[in-house]
Amino acid sequence: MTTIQRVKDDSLQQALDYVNTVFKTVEERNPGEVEFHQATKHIFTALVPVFAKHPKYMKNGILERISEPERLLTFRVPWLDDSGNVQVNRGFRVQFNSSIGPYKGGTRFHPTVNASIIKFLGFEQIFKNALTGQPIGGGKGGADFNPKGKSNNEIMRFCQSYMTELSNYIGPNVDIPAGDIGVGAREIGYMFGQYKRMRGSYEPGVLTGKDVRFGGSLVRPEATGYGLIYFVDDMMQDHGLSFNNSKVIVSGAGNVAIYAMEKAMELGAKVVACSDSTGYIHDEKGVNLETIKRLKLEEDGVISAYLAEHPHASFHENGDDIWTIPCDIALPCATQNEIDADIARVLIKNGVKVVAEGSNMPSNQEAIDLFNESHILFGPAKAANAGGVAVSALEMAQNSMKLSWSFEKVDAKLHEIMLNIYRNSISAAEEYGYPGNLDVGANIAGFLKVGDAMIREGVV
Ligand code: NDP
Ligand code: 2IT
Repeated sequence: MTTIQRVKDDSLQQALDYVNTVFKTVEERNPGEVEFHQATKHIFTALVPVFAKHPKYMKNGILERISEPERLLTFRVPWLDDSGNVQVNRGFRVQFNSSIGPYKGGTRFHPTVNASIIKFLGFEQIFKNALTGQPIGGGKGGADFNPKGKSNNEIMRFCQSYMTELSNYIGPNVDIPAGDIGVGAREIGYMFGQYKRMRGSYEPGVLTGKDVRFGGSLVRPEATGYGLIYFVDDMMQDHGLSFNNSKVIVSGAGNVAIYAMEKAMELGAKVVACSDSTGYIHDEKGVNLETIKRLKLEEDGVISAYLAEHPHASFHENGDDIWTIPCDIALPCATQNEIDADIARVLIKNGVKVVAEGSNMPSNQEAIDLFNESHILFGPAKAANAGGVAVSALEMAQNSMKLSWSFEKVDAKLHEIMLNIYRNSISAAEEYGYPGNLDVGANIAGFLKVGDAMIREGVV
């Protein structure tokens, strides 16, 4: 590989040994946390050329420190359901790294949430947030609460109980949660109301993704999906491709997926399939986004209900099979580990040109390796989906200035940030010997900013 030729063999060997030693400690210290191991191993591997070129990061123990959260909170979330029964869930907040700003990251409510999931998401968030160019550190939170089938009052009581405990540990200059799977503007509103009540002080900058009537930013709902499409569009333009007349598949039908579909369609793409946790719909005429929005954002429905209005479409229970439909552009936007090597091979065989990640860690290492070997344009999550947290940082800025920017202004800033992320990832990849590899480039560009800050701030 180019990198091996560029660095002296012994510096590369030293860097590899360092990474392997620290990764072994991560495994031993966090037993059974497979998602956290997967994320750390992936990022550590990308950083080997950095350590070979700059031994200062090894000397300062950056990897040992960056992979251990500054703080991990777990707490009881008791609440009463509509029948008056006591329910108990487990809440989490990982405050992973505050070297370039206060902890910042989303909140996930899903029954699968555990320490491993929260830590993998928080670890990724450190590098993603650095890539945005905004002054935000890395954090993540959530609970193993299942919002499905819960009444509005149950959701409100749960959010209030979650925030009653969390309010002790967050603040506009400390830690700023936002949404993620199962947490949107409604939940953020309930959490904000409870935080305000606990604190006795109006501090809109403590949460992002708020309703525009109490300090939310325009474009935040659309930001992750729109940002993903801006990123992919810039990447494709560099290679003489465009969304116009392309065939697109999007997994998921939540916040990220819906606004990714909207912007892709605006740019002339035909989206032929999308999914939820019950399966996927395939509509060769092009998915009707108004129906999906109504079903998933307003009615809390299942995606198969699409067929009632669009009987020519088909519904399939096995969500993984969505990737067997031939397409030009594949956008996983549901959850982690959606795409393994087998699925990657099918996508490649069917002629996919672009794969870009709206969800966090949807492709495993083998799948990413296959995309790179086959010269598929690959947009890694921490670069391609950074638009959401980037606009969250713009929301914080507006809150602290007590003003609101227009839709056009925030949208233009989002587009500029996505273009910068793309360019910085490309040039880091080039500089460290992996030309065109945005995955390696994004990890390196994000790391350098945080690693340098950590050295200057001393051993803390
Ligand atoms: P939502 O809850 O709005 O939507 C999630 C969608 O994915 C739903 O359609 C859901 O199906 C489906 N889904 C969730 N979990 C699973 C699963 N285990 N198996 C199959 N389908 C599943 O979440 P978001 O759109 O906000 O988040 C989607 C992804 O994007 C996550 O990985 C998140 O971390 C990431 N992300 C989110 C950002 C944001 O700003 N919201 C920013 C950056 C990344 P169903 O409707 O049936 O539950
Ligand atoms: O994964 C993510 O970047 C998010 N869920 C958004 C985080 C945020 O603070 O807006």
